[in-house]
Amino acid sequence: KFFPERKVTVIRAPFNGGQGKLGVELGPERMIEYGLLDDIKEQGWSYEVKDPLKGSDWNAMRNDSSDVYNNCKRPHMVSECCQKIFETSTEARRKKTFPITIGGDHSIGMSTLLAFVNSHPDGGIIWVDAHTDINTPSSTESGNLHGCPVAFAMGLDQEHWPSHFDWIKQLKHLVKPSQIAYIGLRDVDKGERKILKELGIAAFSMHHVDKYGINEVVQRAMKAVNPSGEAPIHVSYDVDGIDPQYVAATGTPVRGGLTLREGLFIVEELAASGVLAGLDIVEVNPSLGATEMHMVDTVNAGLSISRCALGETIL
Ligand code: 4U7
Ligand code: MN
Ligand code: MN
Ligand code: MN
Repeated sequence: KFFPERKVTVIRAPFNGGQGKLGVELGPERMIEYGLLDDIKEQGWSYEVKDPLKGSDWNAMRNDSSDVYNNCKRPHMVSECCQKIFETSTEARRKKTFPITIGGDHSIGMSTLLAFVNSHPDGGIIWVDAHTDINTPSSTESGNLHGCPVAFAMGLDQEHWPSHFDWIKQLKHLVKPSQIAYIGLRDVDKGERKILKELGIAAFSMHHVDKYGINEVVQRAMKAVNPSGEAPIHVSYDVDGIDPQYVAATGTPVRGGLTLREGLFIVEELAASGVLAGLDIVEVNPSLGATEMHMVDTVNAGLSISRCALGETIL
């Protein structure tokens, strides 16, 4: 209902600086090669493709060994690339198109969330992931910033941020704890648990999915972030939320995840309720997985998420 003109902006985010493994930067081109754009067209949407990182020499940035801050890895690279994606995402919002941002690692979630709440200050966010990605620069043990985007989007622990992220402090709106709910959790760090508790963030783990079923969990998550039922909802979808038996080609797989159907149901239900207003598909790493089939399955799971978001799959 928010997109009567049925226009998508596909934002390519071939970014790998938020974590250690090469290959995740190939996610966008592989998803496009396997038909992401054709699918969009076939579902009756028009699209334009944006490439905010085009021309940046990520290899050089990645190999800049001076780009560290305490134990945070590559803050300069992450900040600079995320700011570019934020600007492109903001422009897509301004034009009232449906943004589909394809990663790339999940650091870029800070960009899409901040663009979303600065266009829709009362919007809701559903973060599908095995992880909560709410470590702060102080709490992160790995130093990988793809484990921190939610903390940046919320402005948590600002006093200890590397100065590269000052651009976030200038924004009018940051994500409020009441605006986000998680689905699919099963690998949450101690420091992250503390933050979730303190801020009272709605978090549905795999235990809750088992206990209540995926439909009930999705209804509760929607209710938590959008009590009126009227506000738009952005979904940031880390494919590792789905079980590695379906999605093996990803950097931090954790067993015991959502089935492929549960994973798709989340997006179908949001699309069907007419509130879905943006999507990130991240952490597809075509270089990982033990076999070619793992890669193909993972890329196809990403494409399915996109198709479900555009609302084709319910008869
Ligand atoms: B992803 C982790 F310690 N929490 O901070 C960390 F378990 O975008 C994992 O969800 C982060 O894939 C995973 O490094 C980031 C770890
Ligand atoms: Mn994850
Ligand atoms: Mn993630
Ligand atoms: Mn982990």
